[in-house]
Amino acid sequence: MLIVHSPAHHGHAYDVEIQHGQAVPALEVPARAQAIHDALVATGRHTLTPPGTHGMAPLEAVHDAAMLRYLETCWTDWVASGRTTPIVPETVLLHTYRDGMGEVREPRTPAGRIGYWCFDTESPIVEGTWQATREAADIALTAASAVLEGAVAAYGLCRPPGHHAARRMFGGYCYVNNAAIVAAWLVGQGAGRVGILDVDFHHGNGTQQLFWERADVPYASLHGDPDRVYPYFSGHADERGGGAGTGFTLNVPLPAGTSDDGYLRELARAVDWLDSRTDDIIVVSLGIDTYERDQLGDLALTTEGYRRCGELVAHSGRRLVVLQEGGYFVPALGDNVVAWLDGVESVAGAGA
Ligand code: SP5
Ligand code: ZN
Repeated sequence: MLIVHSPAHHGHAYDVEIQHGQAVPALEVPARAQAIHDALVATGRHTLTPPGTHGMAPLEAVHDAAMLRYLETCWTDWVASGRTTPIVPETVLLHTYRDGMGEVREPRTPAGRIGYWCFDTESPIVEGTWQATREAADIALTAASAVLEGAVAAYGLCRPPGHHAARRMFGGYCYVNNAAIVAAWLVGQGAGRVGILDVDFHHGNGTQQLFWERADVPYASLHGDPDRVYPYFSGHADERGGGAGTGFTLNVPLPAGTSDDGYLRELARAVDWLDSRTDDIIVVSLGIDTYERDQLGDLALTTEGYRRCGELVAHSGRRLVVLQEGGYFVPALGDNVVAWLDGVESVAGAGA
């Protein structure tokens, strides 16, 4: 399979993230993508390629231009204001902050601006964040181009991940939404209705928001129940889209401990749902944080389970743009991604 990757993500690195108010060792680390890269190379069965450049237009099609400008310039501004540590919000803007007081303005000062755009304390920005973010989007778009041009499947080793980034808000280790950028771009290229299958452990709040009112990009997500886990505010089963997109969002919240058989049953249902609403291509937000040993997840998938998942998704007969999202237990990440893609190739053919 065609694997798109770039070393630019190594510049997006920091030591700690703030979880529940405590500084803990960073989980979204360069070693994640390195482990996946190394495992894919070790198979000797995949073709690795660097991303091409696609410019800013595909990003501007889904994100607020002011947020992209913020991401591009914030590090320089931060450093100019005398700070050198990773950018993490002190204050985060709540929807209730200006109740009855009119519109909120983006603050001018760097310490204020971050909390206007970023919704949590786990998504630090450092010097190399923007370059890595741009490159992750280009990775996703390059994988999508390959599929548009005829490949049955392609994999984008995106880091940072993307599915928590919304139109004008980011967080959850995500800065721009790689899967959403790709889906919107594919629609614009004439690919018809493009489905998004999100199997990261966490609900893809950003992706859901971006396509909430669109019937041409159906969104299906399996995830830990937001009544129990991050991102808490979205991903309930009764969220089904709005306006013209009513009925084109599917949320499948899962109980803690869900293992291979139970997960695959729900996955089959989600793939069928998506299949009947999609013309040709499905974009997969592939999170591996559903793994039994993952530190952030509480589901219990196994490496063999991932192979079966890849197989099941490929059985839809849809062409696949598979993009990396989460997955934090580094020792098994490589094997699990390899297994998922093996599952796809066992159905779609080794040339997929
Ligand atoms: C892309 C992606 O997977 N982003 C995930 C961001 C999740 N951040 C939530 C961290 C919450 C930590 N609390 C969990 C305690 C686990 N024992
Ligand atoms: Zn996740």
